[in-house]
Amino acid sequence: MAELEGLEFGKSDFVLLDEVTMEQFMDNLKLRFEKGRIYTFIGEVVVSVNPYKHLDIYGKEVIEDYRGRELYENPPHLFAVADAAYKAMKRRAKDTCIVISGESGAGKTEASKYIMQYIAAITNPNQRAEVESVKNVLLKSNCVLEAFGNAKTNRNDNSSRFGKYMDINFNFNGDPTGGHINNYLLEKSRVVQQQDGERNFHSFYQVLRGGSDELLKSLYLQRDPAEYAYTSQGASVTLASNNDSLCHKAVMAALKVIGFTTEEISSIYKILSTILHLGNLQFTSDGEHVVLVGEDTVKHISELTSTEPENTRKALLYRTVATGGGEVIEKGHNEQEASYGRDAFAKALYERLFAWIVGRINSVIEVKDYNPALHGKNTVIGVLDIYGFEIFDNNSFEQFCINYCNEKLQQLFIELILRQEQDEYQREGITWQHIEYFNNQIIVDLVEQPHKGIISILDEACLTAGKVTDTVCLDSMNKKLGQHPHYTSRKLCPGDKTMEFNRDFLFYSPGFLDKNKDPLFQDFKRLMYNSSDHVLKEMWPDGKMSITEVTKRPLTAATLFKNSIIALVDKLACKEPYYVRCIKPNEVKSPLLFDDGRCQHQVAYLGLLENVRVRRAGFAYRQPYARFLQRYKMTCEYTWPNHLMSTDQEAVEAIVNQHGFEDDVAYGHTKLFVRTPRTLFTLEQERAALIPILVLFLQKVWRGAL
Ligand code: AOV
Ligand code: MG
Repeated sequence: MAELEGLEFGKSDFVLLDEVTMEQFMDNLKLRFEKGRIYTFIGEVVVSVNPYKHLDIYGKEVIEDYRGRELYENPPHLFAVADAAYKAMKRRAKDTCIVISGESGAGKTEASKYIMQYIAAITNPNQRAEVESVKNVLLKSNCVLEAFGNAKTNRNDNSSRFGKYMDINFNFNGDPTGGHINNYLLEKSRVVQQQDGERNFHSFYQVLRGGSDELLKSLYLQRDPAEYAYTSQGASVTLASNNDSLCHKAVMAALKVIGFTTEEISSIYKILSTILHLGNLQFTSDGEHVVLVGEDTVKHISELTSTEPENTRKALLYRTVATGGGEVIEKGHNEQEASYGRDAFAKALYERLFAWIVGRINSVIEVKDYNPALHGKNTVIGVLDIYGFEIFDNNSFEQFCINYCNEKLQQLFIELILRQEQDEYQREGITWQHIEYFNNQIIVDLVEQPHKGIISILDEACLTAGKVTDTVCLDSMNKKLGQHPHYTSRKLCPGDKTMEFNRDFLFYSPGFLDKNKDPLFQDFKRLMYNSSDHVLKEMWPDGKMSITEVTKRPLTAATLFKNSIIALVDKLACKEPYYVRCIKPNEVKSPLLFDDGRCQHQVAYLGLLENVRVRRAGFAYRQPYARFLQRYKMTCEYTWPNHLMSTDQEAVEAIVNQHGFEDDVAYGHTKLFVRTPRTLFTLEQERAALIPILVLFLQKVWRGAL
């Protein structure tokens, strides 16, 4: 077992603070960060500070230290939480979930990977081939999803631009039998547009830099990302911390391990190449009509998408519309419409490719033929790694959605942490005192309330016939929500740098409405549906409809996102939750700098102090009687080496009474509840002092001296 930490590393659990003040909290967090102790508990919650350097704390021996142990037996670690979730799942047949939150760059994705590695390492001791294969696919899926769903932003070189929730299924032995990945709103606008200093999704740079000469030739691609409009807008094509070429090889290998066929892999790269070529397509006018510049590019696109060049050209230049009388006509685009259509097409191609990849992985890992009568209850551990709160110089629809989603998760955190406490006290027959906390439901309502909320107002503007501009929509929102305490309207002013995250919505910028409406001409859908590339065709089932059938307005992007997040929250709420709360120590990715202001800000909005208070207001610690006894029996003459009482509870009472802690504890049905951490601390100290004496004693016994 790993040694518990000494006091020089600060308090390993924030509930042990002498007083719950921001000052003490921050002092402890900083001290631990500076001493390389990046994890600290708040009860069962792990607070993690991104170390921005490699730490040797995730190896095999460390995994062994945590396997099957109780939380308080080891220093705080992600593995402790992973093990707690696993134990609850295995011993009590509970569905559990691990929710990882924190702002962009705080370390959520890294944490989720360590958690998955831990679960993979502690399961399947008998090395059964089918279980190993499931584990392999689960682990390899990370590599593929990161390549296609992550990108360099100004906050994080490897920022997740999609939300990911992965369920891992277990059989009654506690071995993984499969899983399912849900993905949430991929930031597809990045495909065609990147801010200064940012990149497109990694996948593009990886194929350009790492693809063989032969592959690139077959895709008509040049090696240099600067050649392509879609990969060079951020003027930052290279990543210091990442080797695109090596990653390409890893992704190829992962795709094969997962089970993608050669044909499928080929289609994936053809789609990536199509997107790059689309980005370089230009439109001009011959005075009368809009024409394409670069017929060769159109030919390449047709070949890569297995479509007729004439049809491709037409889809880029015209759209089919149904007139009021039911007549179908072709209407030529102007230059602006043509560029708009091209970009919308490129975004949709990538979004559908990503969704298809996720679906394909799911088809491999999905649990098949599971018979509960035969195999016992199928339990689940869910791992949530979603994009964190973010504010950029230019904030748009994506930041609105991402931050709304984080508010929803914060709301769930508040509810579950309190509910969990209450449930436990009730179960154990202990009286509980209510504690006040800030409930961010008011912010969630501001966004999602029917008829009154921001999303409703946006949708209304999108559905109104005629031209509702961003300005008109913002005006209407200001009128309706201007009095709301958490609503701050921003003028339509790109580059507004004054915004600090303070729980206020909304980040409104030009293009907001369009992103919500998210239109794509039916002509592109039909073109893709008629492709003779089966994989590509499969991604466009809605291309089957003719223009006269396409009458129903699809749901807007914000509403789709809202529905998916509500479904996610419902899914999480019915599981036993475990939390990892990540903090980003500074803005410059430095392992040495602890920026007090930035960190305090995060501690505040994550509600960590409230978390400590809630935890302490009731009982800071609780332990099953048997466990408590095992750990502290040496501190009491009536229980060492064994007790003669009729129950473990009575033996625990003997320990408590001998130390005079009667007023500080409550006896539940199965657990002892300890109100102040100091009690436990005293016991721990006494135990620590006794251990060397006991070791000496035992050594003598072994040597036969006694
Ligand atoms: P995020 O997932 O929270 O941001 P990441 O997990 O991608 O953040 O972490 C950002 C970077 O910090 C990583 O690429 C690592 O370089 C470093 N890092 C994080 N955790 C650790 C760790 N435990 N040990 C060493 N380095 C670490 V976002 O996806 O942007 O919200 O959308
Ligand atoms: Mg991430």
